[in-house]
Amino acid sequence: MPVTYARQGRIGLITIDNPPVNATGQAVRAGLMEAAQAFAADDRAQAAVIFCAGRTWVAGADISEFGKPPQAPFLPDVITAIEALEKPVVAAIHGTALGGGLELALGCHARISAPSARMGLPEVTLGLLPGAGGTQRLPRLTGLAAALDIITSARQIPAAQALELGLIDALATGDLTADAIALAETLAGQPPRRTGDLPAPDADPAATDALKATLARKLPGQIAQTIAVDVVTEGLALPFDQGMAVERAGFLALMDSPQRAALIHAFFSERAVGHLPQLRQAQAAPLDGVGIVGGGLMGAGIATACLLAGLDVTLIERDDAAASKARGTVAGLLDGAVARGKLAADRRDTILSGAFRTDTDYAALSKADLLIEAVFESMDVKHQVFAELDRVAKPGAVLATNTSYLDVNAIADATARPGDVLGLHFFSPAHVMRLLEVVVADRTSPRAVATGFALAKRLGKIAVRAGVCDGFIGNRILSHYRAAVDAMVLDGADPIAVDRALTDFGFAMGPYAVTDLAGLDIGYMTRQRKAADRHPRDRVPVFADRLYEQGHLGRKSGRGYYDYAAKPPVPNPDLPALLVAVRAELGLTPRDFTDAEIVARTMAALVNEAARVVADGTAARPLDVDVVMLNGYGFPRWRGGPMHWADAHGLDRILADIRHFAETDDHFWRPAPLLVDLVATGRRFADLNKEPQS
Ligand code: T1G
Repeated sequence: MPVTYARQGRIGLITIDNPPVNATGQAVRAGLMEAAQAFAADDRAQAAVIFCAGRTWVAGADISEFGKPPQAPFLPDVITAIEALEKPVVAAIHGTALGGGLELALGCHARISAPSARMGLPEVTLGLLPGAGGTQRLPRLTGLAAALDIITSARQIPAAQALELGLIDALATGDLTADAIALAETLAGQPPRRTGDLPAPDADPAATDALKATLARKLPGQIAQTIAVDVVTEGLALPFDQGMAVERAGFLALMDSPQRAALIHAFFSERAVGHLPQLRQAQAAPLDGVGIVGGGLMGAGIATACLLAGLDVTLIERDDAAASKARGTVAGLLDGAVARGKLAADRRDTILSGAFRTDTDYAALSKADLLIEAVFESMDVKHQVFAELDRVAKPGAVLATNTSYLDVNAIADATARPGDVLGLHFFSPAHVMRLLEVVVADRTSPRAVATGFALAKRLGKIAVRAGVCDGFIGNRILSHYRAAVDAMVLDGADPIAVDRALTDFGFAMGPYAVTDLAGLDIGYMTRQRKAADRHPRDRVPVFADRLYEQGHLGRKSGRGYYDYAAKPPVPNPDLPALLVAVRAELGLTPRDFTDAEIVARTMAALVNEAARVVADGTAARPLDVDVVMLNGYGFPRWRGGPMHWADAHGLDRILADIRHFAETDDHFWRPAPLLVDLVATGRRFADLNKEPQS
């Protein structure tokens, strides 16, 4: 029974117990209805408290029910029934009161919270809006501006701020249960204070229009946030019951939207990536101490990510000067975290004087549980480092390389403990980016893999298992669709127009703006590295080499595809002439590309290579590719990831595009066998998202 009713003296006790997060699935909703009726019928109960067992108050409606036929009783009706009771009901909040969970609390007549609790209405992150009274009750408690901020930002607010806003009535000073019952005692016998009966706050058309304009600018293409603003404001102008009807209509409309399906696919995929058979029995190594070799941009970023998560870090560099420089870099990154409100200033000082140590001797790493190499991308250098790590690391320590493309099997060969060796591919900036590719080599043990996933969880990152290949999952797919994009520029497309078409599609940044950010030297070096293996029919973006050779490295030199002397940056004025010259040199007659063709070619190349990445096992499932592209490559979250998008767009349409493009270049455009097979058998990538075999 996920909901029980009992009585203590004159106080009814309603307990929800539905692990793992007390989501309000159908059984909970039905149980709450029955418990409310039992409380109403219990003449000896003069007030009641709703508690949640386990680690948190209700964290929302049961997302796994979405998209399925709705089952009564519906949450808004359950909450309205509780609010309508003739005797007061207190919500005792702990953990994270989110979405329908917070809405349940708003329907109670008073709310008391553990000081550590956090609360919010994150529905817009799922392509929805609060659909159980939140749009109409929250503003009645906090005022319009605060309510709109909470609903459209989806952020979690701490209990103390909730108290200031009037969202809750009290903070527990001792035991939450006792304090909640004490609060109920003070309300017993009094008429309940119904949130829905409170006066609606005054409208503020100017502010709401300004908010909608900001949302449209900051979240292009996303619909839930602006619709939520309209539902709040239109509903509040009506009597409460009619306002609830406006909310219901808006909620149901969004429930049917492709964006809701995409965002919920993203939510569950980011949890499913950790559901791997090889992790089931594996026990991760402890993470008390982390050792890092190399204090450059990545090493310092990784150290900062670990320090912010409360881990002890020892970082070694080749000499004192480099070690001191690395310490300065980490201190600067911690200062940034303080400035962003992610770290208390006094914690920064404690970290730098205690948890973070630098050294120049490998022996300093002898006690570390996990050692992460972040040195120059050279196999010789990696071999030297791993031979040293093998010599000094304690038995059972896990040895990780941060390489972004080198063969982790070959790196493991430098040790006598290949089972402890894996890749941990962080994305720059390592203390900010959520994605971590856990690269599993042939001999990597399940324990080492579990340690990679445990580190990600501890750092607040999302780990995705990747097989060993050049570029693993993300960079391998990126290099393929970059080739398609570069080929369009060779054939006449304007790089700036390409960027615009792809940002209009929803990418956080266009590929050429990304190149300017990373540095044109990175791409140049990669092309040089791969030149020996280049196929005669591979098309080389000569214009990119030309820009680099002219000293244009992008942001770090002030000019690349864009000129950063201007604010905001403007297209590099020398680019058109450079492109004309390169195309003439190559004997190419330029043609125009529509935005639609730019998107079609980019996405066809991306999905085609992603199909190969899934087929050869580099990615365990299509959803793993979605999670990588959403969290490391700026793919629009409200499209669910490239594989979810491809299913919705139509795999047959993508295959037809590839076959059409192959008419002019059948070397680059070769349909992936998996894509051909799925189309032939009428299946989708989603059909492959069951539990992975490996
Ligand atoms: N429904 C179903 N399952 C859920 C769930 C939910 N709301 N929240 C979490 N889970 C599962 C999750 O899939 C995972 O399962 C396990 O619980 C632990 O989650 C009407 C319409 C609460 C902050 O958006 O933000 O209410 O992988 O790994 O890191 O207006 O879960 O173990 O099988 O994330 O400690 C609004 C979503 C819903 C909150 C805990 N609520 N959840 O984080 O654990 S819509 C949300 C979270 C709604 C109303 C609307 C987090 C968490 P498994 P976890 P965590």
